[in-house]
Amino acid sequence: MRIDVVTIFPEYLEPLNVSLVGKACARGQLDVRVHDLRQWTHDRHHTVDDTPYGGGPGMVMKPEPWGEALDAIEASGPSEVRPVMVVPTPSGRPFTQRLAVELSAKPWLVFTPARYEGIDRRVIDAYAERWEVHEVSIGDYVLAGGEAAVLVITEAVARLLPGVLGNAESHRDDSFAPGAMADLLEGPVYTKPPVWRDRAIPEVLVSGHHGKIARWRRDQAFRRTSALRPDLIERCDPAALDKHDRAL
Ligand code: 6GU
Repeated sequence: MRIDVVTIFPEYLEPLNVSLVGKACARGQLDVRVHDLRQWTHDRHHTVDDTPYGGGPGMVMKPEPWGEALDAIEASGPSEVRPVMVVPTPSGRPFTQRLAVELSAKPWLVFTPARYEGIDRRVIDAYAERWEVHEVSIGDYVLAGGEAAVLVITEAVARLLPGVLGNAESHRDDSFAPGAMADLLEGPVYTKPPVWRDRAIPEVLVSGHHGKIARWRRDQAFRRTSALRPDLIERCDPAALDKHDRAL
């Protein structure tokens, strides 16, 4: 997968060179290119923003540098593949594991994180006529810019690419993953030593009884989800809950 990011703070994206995403790049599984939006300005001050039409607080990102940037990026790739544009914005649709899975199947993503009050609407409207465009929010709070959201979305997508996670089974029990624990949060995990500060691990985990262990994990996941995310249980398919869950 190729990922391009256009930003006025390229250094904000340096974490993409670290850890899972960094290793995927080093292995050639991911090709990440970060671009400074100001390279597509032509005035002495490299202006990227201006006052909003209609008045109001803050500044709006000018359309011309974005148009030049996106055209240049498109032209730098193979003509037979269109990028998918991902626009981080608090007014976007919620970013979910489902969208992460959908994006992980695309060959080419272009992120357009904005500062100030956002990008002139005409940019998104113009590219939506040529490319698939997703306006995405990472949660119900407001960040100063979209760069941190790019880090979040890229990490969620990159770990789904074939061969990026060491153990393919690591996806299976993820909170929010489809499958046996569908729609439930993951419960607690333990490792050695068996007693730490007078706290013993749950006995069942060393019982050697795999059926009981699975049952216990399922109960823990259900209890945790009921306590922290009752909305997940209310909106899940009743068939996804087993009869034991209802008894808890
Ligand atoms: Cl994607 N951008 C900004 N600026 N704030 C956010 C966000 C994105 N998602 C939640 N808050």
